[in-house]
Amino acid sequence: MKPFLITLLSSFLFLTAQGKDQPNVLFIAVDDLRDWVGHLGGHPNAKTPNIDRLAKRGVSFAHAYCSAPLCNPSRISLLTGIAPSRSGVYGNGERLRDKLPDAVTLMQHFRASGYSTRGGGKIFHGTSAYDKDSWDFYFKPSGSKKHHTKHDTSLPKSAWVPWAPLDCGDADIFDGKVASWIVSELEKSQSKPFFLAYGLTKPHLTWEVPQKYFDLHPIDGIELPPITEGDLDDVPGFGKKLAREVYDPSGERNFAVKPAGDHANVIANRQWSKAVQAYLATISFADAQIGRVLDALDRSRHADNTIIVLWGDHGWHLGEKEHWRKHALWDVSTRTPLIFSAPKGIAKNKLCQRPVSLIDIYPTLIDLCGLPERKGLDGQSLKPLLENPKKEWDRPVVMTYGFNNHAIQTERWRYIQYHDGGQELYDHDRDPNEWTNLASIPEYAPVMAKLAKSLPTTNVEPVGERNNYKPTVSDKTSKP
Ligand SMILES: [Ca+2]
Repeated sequence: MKPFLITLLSSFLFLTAQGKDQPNVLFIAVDDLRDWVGHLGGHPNAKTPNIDRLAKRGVSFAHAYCSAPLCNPSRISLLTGIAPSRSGVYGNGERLRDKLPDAVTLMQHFRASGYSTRGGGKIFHGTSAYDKDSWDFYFKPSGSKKHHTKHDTSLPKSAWVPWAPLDCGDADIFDGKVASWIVSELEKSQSKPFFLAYGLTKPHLTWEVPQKYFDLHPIDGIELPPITEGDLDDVPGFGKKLAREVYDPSGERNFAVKPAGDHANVIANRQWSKAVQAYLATISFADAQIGRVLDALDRSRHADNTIIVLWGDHGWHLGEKEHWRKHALWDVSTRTPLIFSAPKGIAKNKLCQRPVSLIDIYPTLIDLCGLPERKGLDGQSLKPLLENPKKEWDRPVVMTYGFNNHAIQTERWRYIQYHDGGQELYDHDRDPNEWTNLASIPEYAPVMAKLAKSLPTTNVEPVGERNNYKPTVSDKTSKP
């Protein structure tokens, strides 16, 4: 296209956007944040005053689920609107433009509609971060990422303990530096409507944040997550594998942690309470940085014309189902906070109980901002639920982990089907902790058959032999 045509086109798009007085978007991604957030009630010791005040300004979803319980596939599906089973992006090893060269990302669509798109921190995962088609500008903080930690030196070298207080201030850490840049962006006047993305890298491991956040959560008062003895006994073999290994479907870093997994390691080293404390502390640190950004928006000229969306990319186990980390298809691995606030047009201070997917964020934002619709998105706009959080919403949520392993969530049921035919069924009305797998009980066969109708009909083959499932943990001693 000739330069003057490009100028003409961008002027037209600019005027279109300005003419409609389109709202700005503040897009906040929080890495590895589960429901341990004050207003969601996921943990009694959680302290997140800033995420909670954001929830009061809009609608928070109590049952929002990722499309995949791992950074890269969760984020690529959210940001392209294409589910993992259609893109073939299953693990952390696949790159956005290798797999989806022609995908129009959420940011690209905003850009093409007259917005400036600027971001910093972790929005995409890894090498996909600086996708040039998505961003007008992407901020990279400078300075060392290394800080002085106060690790417990009495533990053996084999202990897995990536958590300790730090001897530094908030502004010395990556997320604090990016928050400062976001604040400076919000203080500017803008000639175009903006899409401004703040991607926090916490509470992802390592759980190393300043001492004051550990002091907020004294070790003596820490409550451990609910568990039940022998929880994995009724889980099929592939589910046990997910509980005991760090399994990445792209083969990026698959390894057996220990024959019995992370959980046995944490227990053997008496680290459970300390880990829970450190995750809570790291969440409080992330919350404080979000507070800085919200304060800056409220002080700014953009306060009355900015939509805010905050999302975590998936959940995180801290011992439930004898499992740690994400990498599994259970509720704790897949459920994450999702909050929308807007100056007008959506409900305030409401907790929506309908199950929704992070893949719905793309069509919701283009709906809220009045942008042109896009065909081929796997999600659906949540605007009707943002207007009326109690509206009927009979849309099962699909989650995928690796090739042809899926979970289906409705208001009552969670159904899991692995690639080898292994199945799990949990009744969330009676068993929110997913302790009793009902899949082998004949009376539930019709329930499972109905849920199975929502399984994806397309399962794009993963590329390369390394994606194949190779068992490395013996299940010989386990029941089926
Ligand atoms: Ca993550």
